[in-house]
Amino acid sequence: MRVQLLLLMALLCIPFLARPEDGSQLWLRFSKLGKAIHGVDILGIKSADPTVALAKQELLDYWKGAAITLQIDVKQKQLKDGYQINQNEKKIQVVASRPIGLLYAAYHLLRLQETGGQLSSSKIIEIPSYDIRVLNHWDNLDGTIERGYAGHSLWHWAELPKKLSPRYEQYARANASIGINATVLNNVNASAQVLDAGYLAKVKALADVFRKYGIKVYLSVNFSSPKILGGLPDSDPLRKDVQRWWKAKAKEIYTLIPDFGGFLVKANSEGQPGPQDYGRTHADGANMLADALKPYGGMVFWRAFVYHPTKDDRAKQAYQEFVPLDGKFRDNVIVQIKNGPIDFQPREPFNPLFGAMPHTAKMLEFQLTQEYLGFSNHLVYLAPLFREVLDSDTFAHGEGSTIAKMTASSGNLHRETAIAAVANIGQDSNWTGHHFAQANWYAFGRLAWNNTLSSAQIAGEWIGLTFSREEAFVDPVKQIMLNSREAAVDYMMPLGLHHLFAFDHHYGPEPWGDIPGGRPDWMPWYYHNADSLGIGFDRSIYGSNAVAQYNPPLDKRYGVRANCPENLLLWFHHVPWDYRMKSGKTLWTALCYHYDQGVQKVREFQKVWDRMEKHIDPYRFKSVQSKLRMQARDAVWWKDACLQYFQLFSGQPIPYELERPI
Ligand code: GCW
Repeated sequence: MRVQLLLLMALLCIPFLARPEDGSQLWLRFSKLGKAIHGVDILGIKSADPTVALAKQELLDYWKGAAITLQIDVKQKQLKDGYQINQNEKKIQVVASRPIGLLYAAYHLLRLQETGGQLSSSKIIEIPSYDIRVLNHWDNLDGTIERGYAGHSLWHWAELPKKLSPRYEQYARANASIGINATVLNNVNASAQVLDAGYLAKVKALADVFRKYGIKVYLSVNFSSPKILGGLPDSDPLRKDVQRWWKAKAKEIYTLIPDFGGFLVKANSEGQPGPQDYGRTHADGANMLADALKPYGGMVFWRAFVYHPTKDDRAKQAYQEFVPLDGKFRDNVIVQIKNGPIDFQPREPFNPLFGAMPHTAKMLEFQLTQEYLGFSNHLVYLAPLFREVLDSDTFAHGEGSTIAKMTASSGNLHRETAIAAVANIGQDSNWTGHHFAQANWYAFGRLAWNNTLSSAQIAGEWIGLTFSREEAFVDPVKQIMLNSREAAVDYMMPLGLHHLFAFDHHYGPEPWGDIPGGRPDWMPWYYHNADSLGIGFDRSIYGSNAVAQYNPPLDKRYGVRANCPENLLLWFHHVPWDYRMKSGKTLWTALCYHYDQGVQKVREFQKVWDRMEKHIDPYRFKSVQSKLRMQARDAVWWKDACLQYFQLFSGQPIPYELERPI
């Protein structure tokens, strides 16, 4: 009987023993020590500080190297959130100017340990490239996420503030481990409700969890809140009672959350309310909010993603609206600008606003959630896209005025600096839907911390931390990652094509899409302009002249067809089908080759991945394998749909050596 009971108990345990590797641990897979083999001393600070205590605990739990001293030196202000690590003989000394610097240093040491890196004998000094490194959640209060592909929102609004999901702390730890120090909890298409007392209590509960990880909470606000919540007749930013309402709201928020970060605002864009509803400007709106937050040190991130259905080119509109306001924003306002002038397309030129508005603080907005890159089904590693943008030269102050420099403090009026990305996180057990989408969250954090890191270095780190350090795994998988963004551009929208997406959901191709009476600037034809003569959007001086928004010499580089980089050719020009590309191929033939190449690259990724089976756990292996299968099918779908549709205009055959449409 006893034997049977034991057997039964063992059987019941099997599902737990065989618990699938679900990816929930992200890149934080440090192995716990049985017993501490080193010491962690704290000098000159109260170890009772929760952030310092956390830094110490992480090291005690996982650090296998020499003894460590943690020290705060408030005089070393220039370190900001950063740290200095000195190693002499058998001791490691970590110095930071703030407690959070010690926590970041602890993760630095653990990252080195886990990736097999060496602590060089010389000093390590790390100072973050941006002061505010922020995730933007597009999470709605009903639990859905706009453009979210990893399940519902992490925030269980209905349970808050009483019940705290353990994932809140895991989320904070993951962010802290890569230097992210700010989170905007809700969608930029904001519900006014988030500012009512009930929701603020919930926001406070989250802020209280995140605080010791150095993360400040921000909210997206609806510009009409004074009218919707406060019952005022309108929300005109120049009305005294409106200003008073926001001041009182700021006071209420800071009483609950003394380190509240500030507001993110989408105004007068895609139907959202804003100051223009009252004949006021973006600066009037932003400054009113900035004044309300100023006494508490709060910030306003005011988005420049604005466009209207006018006759003029959508790509020009943000610049047209914002440049006249240069120098008119308060010093706690940063204008938040999407990386490209249209909308997170697989490839866009950089947004010309980065090279303009010298008297205005500017920040980048990237998108981690893959709205235009195959959702959470496609493996697309985004660091190469981020690097391409950061390294783009705006020529604002002559050669070398890269976006990285223009958004860092030297190029940004020495004000507070920031960088944002739209999060790809949801309730999925692996957080991001696709195991490899975790790498995009990771890469954003690492680049926000150090905007000079290479895509390859970040990929190498992430693979080592997340999967395996075996070279036979790391090298080929890194190659997949590094080639994946260009593959997606090839099978979706090569040569500068953009917005060929199916209406509204943006997953598959619909270059033919047309809704009678619909907004022309939401129709793919508006962007590709295919006709019997050629294809592409003429933004040269003969067309919309969007090229004039770029500083010389870029205006001519982009504006003269022969000088234009081929990967942006159809963004800036309407090009004849028989135009000779640098390769000697005609435009039509080159287009066919790009689409085909995209498909072939994904097939290659599949083959490489199949060979990786022996290196990792079966669960993640199979999950990635089946997603790659989907991606390969989607790539063929994109190729066939786009080529067959454009062929109606080019009237030319698809070269015989390429794969035929199915
Ligand atoms: O890319 C578009 C998305 C919208 C989004 C908007 C924005 C939050 O399709 O869903 O709205 O951008 O950035 O405001």
